[in-house]
Amino acid sequence: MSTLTATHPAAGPAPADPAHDYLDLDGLLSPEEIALRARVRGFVDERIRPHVADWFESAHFPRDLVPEMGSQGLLGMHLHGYGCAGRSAVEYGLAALELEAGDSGIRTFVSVQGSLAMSAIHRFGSEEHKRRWLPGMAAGELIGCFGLTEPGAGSDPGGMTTRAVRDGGQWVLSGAKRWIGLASVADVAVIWARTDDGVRGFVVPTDTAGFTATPITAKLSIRTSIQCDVTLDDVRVPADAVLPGAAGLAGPFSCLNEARYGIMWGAIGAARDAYETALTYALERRQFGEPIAAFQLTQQKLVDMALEIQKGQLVALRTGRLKDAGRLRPEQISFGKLNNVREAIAICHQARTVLGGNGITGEYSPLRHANNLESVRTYEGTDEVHTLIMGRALTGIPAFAAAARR
Ligand code: TGC
Repeated sequence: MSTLTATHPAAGPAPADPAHDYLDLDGLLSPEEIALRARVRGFVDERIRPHVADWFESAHFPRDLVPEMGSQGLLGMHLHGYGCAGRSAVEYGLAALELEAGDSGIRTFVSVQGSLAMSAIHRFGSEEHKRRWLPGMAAGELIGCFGLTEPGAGSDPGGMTTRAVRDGGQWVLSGAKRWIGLASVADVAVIWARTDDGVRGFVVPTDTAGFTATPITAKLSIRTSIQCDVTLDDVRVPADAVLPGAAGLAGPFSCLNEARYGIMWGAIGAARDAYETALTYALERRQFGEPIAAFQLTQQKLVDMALEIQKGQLVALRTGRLKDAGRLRPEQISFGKLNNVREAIAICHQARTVLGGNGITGEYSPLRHANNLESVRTYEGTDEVHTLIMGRALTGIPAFAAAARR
């Protein structure tokens, strides 16, 4: 990193750490946590950062990275057994942060695979489901997806119309899912469907007749990952395809908790990368005979970004420690997801302004991150959903819909 000393006669001490650990938050981490973070940061620097602008431009999902992420222990890393790394919630969060400093689309892949598809099988599947799918998914040899959202049921999964009906020794699934990450490259799908006994989950190999996944194109966001429309046209699976441990919406919602938790960390990674890009640029870019970092308005922007990045990291770390202690409540996850994604978007937009016209090119990351984060703020519960989850926790009154208030 260039320093003010090199460019400005009134420069003070150079920043010691490019991540600007202003509050010495690393002092709250163990040596093992710091080592894991360094390893993931190195992987991102070497395997993602040099290519990510091109991947975003060409809407390319780097499929060949999947086994590498498996061998790094990043897939289902918070799960135990079945080839999974058995890492803590904080370690998983730190990895999500570093991955999303590369790109939200890459972190989205890790979330869909590990937090959603693998968590559903690990938590609710039969022993046979776990043995069949989890080792290959942890190794990155198999890809999973998670079919909850539908064209007509986004924030309200209770409105799902996909049905599963028993027909002798089989289940027959019919319906449509939308925004399903990775479905077109997945080997297995966890599909949530309405049955006579309420919502149940089904483990569906994607080569089953009647399963079709079509990527949604022309996205302006998370272009390094894949989201699909899925149609289920009388998809027949055996009776034991049902996840025995999940009954009702609490099943898929508990998987969403895992993904939402990772998002609160990941968003801070995108924000940190945008901030570092803006800081580096501000120290090098000269206007009116000065580096623009010498201007008070630029310093205000950088300070505002640093404040929110540090606060967001504290929120994520506190949430992670609660999770590792088994004391985390879903509404506390909403606090972090809502706050950290919202602030990360503001930081990335602010960072873009420091870059001037250059900031609208793919050469610099902030606008790519900001665009990506529009997806992140929307999936796994919109800002509005998480606001109302917190509102219910604060007041005791659900305000999700008029019907809920009656
Ligand atoms: P309600 O319908 O009353 O509750 C149903 C049951 O679920 C339980 N529950 C939870 N359990 C664990 N964790 C949570 N966070 C939970 N939230 C609810 C609840 O206790 C109840 O259990 P039981 O045993 O009594 O039946 O729902 P609610 O009123 O509690 O919640 C309403 C609301 C709006 C908060 C909820 O519907 C919600 O979270 N909506 C947002 C859904 C969402 O995030 N959708 C986007 C998913 S992203 C996606 O599908 C794409 S996959 C990602 C990809 O592939 O890229």
